Amino acid sequence: MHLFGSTDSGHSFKVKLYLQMSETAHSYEWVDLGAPRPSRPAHFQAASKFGEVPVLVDEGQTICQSNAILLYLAGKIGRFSGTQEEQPHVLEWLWWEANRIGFSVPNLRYALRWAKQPPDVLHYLHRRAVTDLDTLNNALGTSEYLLPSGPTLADISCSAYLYWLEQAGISSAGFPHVARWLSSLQLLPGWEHPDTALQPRRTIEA
Ligand SMILES: N[C@@H](CCC(=O)N[C@@H](CS)C(=O)NCC(=O)O)C(=O)O
Repeated sequence: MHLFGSTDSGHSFKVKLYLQMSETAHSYEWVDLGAPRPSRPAHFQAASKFGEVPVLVDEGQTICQSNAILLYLAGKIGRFSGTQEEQPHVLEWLWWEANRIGFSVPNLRYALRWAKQPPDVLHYLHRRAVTDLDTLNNALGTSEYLLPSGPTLADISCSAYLYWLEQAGISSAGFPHVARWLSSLQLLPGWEHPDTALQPRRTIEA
């Protein structure tokens, strides 16, 4: 398997983390997102239907969209899938992530660090992020992970950007169940902080 990803990309981190935590042999290729899209490597442009990272290449197939890649990997490798009964709820969290916490926190972080925005835009993103963190905090108040059986794709996906929460100007201390959950995930074998996991040349050999 070959993964295209980039530093500072929580979307890439989800996939990298799954591969590491499931001890799946893979190669990893860092893509410079600072380069304009037309000047990125031709083989990446050919593989990336939407022009974005992450992209997974496996057995001649290219798969885009981080949550779609996670579902593909779970189907193939069988780790972090949750139980049969939990499948609809794993999907609920993945769809919620794509629309809520995977939108609000990264966009707020991006606006604060790389693309200055007017105060009303920052206010909108901040309010959305806090609402989403409240949702997660409430869910995690009664369960160690998002699904009762243990860590699943839902946790990998929903937590991906939260290791950079301070960079979005929000302290996890205000969301104690989220903070506890992030710490628990960090203790799982294969977990690595995105700042190092996404650096170039982070391949796991077969
Ligand atoms: N919905 C996509 C989002 C992917 C995405 O936003 N990728 C960003 C990096 S985090 C990207 O490649 N941006 C570069 C660009 O748009 O040129 C997913 O889940 O994979």
